[in-house]
Amino acid sequence: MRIAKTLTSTVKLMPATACLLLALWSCSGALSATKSDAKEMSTCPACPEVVQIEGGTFLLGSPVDESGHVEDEGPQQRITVAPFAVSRFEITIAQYAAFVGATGYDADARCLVMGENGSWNYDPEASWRNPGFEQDSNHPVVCVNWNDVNAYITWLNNQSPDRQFRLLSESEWEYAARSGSTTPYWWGDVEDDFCQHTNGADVTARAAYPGWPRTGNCDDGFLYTAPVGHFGSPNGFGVEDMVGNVWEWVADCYVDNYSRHPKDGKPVICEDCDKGVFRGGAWGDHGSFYLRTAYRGAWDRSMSFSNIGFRVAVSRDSN
Ligand SMILES: [Ca+2]
Ligand SMILES: [Ca+2]
Repeated sequence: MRIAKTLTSTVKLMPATACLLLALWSCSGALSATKSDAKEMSTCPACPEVVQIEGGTFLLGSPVDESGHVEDEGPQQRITVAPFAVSRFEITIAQYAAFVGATGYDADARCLVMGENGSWNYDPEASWRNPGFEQDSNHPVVCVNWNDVNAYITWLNNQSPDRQFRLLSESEWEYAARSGSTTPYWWGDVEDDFCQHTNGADVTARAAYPGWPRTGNCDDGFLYTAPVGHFGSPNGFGVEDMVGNVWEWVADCYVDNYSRHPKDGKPVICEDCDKGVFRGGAWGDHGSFYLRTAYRGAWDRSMSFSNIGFRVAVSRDSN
């Protein structure tokens, strides 16, 4: 994300040594990514549909010779992820509205929205109800910051006595997004194939925002958000829109490399977190290169954007 990377170079980042790594280096065993059995579960009306993800070991990050590689995607780490479940789709307007309707929650987010000039602008009137473009109830919620996301999850868990939801760790996110792939994009090597699979910065975005530097040469049909699951193109684990449509907050505090990343798939937790992580790219920003699986976004958790949403996870032992 251009905005995140711009700040990366101008804001002092929390050093890795200031963070509490929740797990020791514990990698062992053979490389073994296994496909999800894609079972679906639903135990409460408000609960999102989830996909079961089998555990496995994979390489987090990208090699230095991958086209578009950014330094914070390395060094690659062998990570062993425990079995978990993940929501099949990004959390929708309808799901978030149920939470707000039940609780009267007043969204905390200060939201940046896309201005006519193609740059991000703070709009005090913007909110998840009004992100600056039309959405229906099956679109992913945006303009939610990290605190809003956690307030939703707390409420959701009160509706779900059998399962406790949480955000994915960054390792879990990338493991599920790769779904066994090692190519730059989960569908292969060709960025412009994204329009078959998800919503990114396409030719429509180029027409609307000609200043964006590298929009894709395909047409996915959406300038802003698309309904979740619209493309009907689940990845190798049966999860949809992990890459594209909207960025997804994860549990981790951002550190600018993976050298001390927990090897057991747990998140990086910082005592005083400077920036949170979001992953997967979105309908737009300044190009479609954010759709590369390894790409990392990071920003102040008190802020949000009209292209950042989230999805949720459930630990398998919570099933
Ligand atoms: Ca698009
Ligand atoms: Ca997404």
